[in-house]
Amino acid sequence: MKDIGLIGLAVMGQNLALNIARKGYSVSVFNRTANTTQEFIKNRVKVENIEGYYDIKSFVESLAKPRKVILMIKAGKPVDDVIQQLLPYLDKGDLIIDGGNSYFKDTSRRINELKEKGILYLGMGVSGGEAGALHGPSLMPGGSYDAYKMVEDILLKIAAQTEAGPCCTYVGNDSAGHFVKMVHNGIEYAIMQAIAEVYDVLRKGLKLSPEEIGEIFEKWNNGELNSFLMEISYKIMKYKDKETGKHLVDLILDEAEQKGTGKWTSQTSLDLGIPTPSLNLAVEARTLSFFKKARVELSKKVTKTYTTTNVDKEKIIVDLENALLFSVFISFSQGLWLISEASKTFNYDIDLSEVLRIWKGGCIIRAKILDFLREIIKENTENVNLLNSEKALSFLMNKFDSLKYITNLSKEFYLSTFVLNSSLDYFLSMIEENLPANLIQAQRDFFGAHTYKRIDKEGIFHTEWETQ
Ligand code: NBP
Repeated sequence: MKDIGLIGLAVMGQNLALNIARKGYSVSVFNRTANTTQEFIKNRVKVENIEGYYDIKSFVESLAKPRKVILMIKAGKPVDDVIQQLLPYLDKGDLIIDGGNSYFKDTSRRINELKEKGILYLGMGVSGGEAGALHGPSLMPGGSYDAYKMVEDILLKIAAQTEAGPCCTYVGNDSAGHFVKMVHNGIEYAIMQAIAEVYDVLRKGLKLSPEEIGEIFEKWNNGELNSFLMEISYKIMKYKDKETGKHLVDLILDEAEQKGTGKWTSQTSLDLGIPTPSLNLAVEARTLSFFKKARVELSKKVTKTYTTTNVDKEKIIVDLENALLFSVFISFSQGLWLISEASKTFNYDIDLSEVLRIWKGGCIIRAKILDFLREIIKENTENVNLLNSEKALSFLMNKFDSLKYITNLSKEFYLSTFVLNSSLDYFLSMIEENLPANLIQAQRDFFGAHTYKRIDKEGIFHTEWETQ
């Protein structure tokens, strides 16, 4: 009898199965397309205790009771289909763990549907790509605590290990795990876009070569900006195409794809009424990038008059590093605020400090700055957007002039900086006592009698604006 079963042998499933087996557990695997299972067993399984199955019934029957089955398949309908295929063979008390990027509302529905049948269900965010899955991902399991306890020992062993412990914790009730993974991806979009904007200023503004930018990114990666995304970015900059000998990054089409988790984060932030402009604009920037033909045509119709002549490259590089740090902090600020609000709305009961801890290793947004963010949230657990802290404000204010300079400078170069701008504007709005929302309220009242409140007296007011 095997300890655990895994369905879905694409990149994530194969590597996760190997990771689990290498920690001493026996694993049964199944994939819809049988050939993939055969190839996996033949080519990748060596000494590991992994056995391939070619029908669901014998796959389920090979598992020790209570059975534990991890799904690593494409999110959406495939997950419902596979659950239906499993159900005839499962018993009460068995557990299904969805390790894919499922939409959190689907996970809530599945938890409830399966609860009625006595089947336990965990929605588990898995981050780290294929290397993470093999060597130690960041795991974000959510659902019933009893279900988590059934697999805790396995999850803690296969997760990335850091000095702060394994990158896995019980995230919270219901779909908490998939919610946190969704926002993780929203933050990931924002940081990737911010790095891309900084690269744009270096490449087109300062006219540096990818090699030179690689050197700068590598230096930054040795400092406060140390992170997985900075590390891969410097490696990308230095990578030369084998065929042409040119820097590969220069040859890649500038249309950024997306699978939906960033968009879901933004849609959810709008639904819950939490401002996440940097995360939202990272999605918009990817969407806009796809209009290549229109961009090419328009770029020929506009004359760009460059006014910046003598630039202090060294100063700009320092300012860019600060601007990026500011933006990374703000991206986390917005994401955490959204998680906190969801935790209240959906009764997830999420510990933000633990979320930051399990993002420290294995995952795509792992970064040195997470230690600083954890320090801030530990001082005051109510400070859910991290801004209400002397430390945070002095960190941001120290970088404020740099970001202000870079956002202005980028316009001199005719470069858009969606995430850098929005991080600055979010911060400016958050530290502003009086926003121009008074005019919005007056306009709403003018055309729609929507009423307004006053600052000088209590009550709800309406004005006949045209009568004066
Ligand atoms: P994919 O997301 O590309 O999914 C491919 C797998 O889903 C294959 O095993 C495929 O079986 C199976 N599948 C499909 Br498609 N439709 C199915 C159906 N109707 N019934 C049964 N199986 C079906 O694989 P992945 O990139 O390894 O990702 C797996 C999950 O992990 C996804 O939810 C993904 O979003 C998430 N994730 C991926 C990454 C990453 O870096 N790739 C990182 C973190 C999370 P087949 O072989 O028969 O087609």
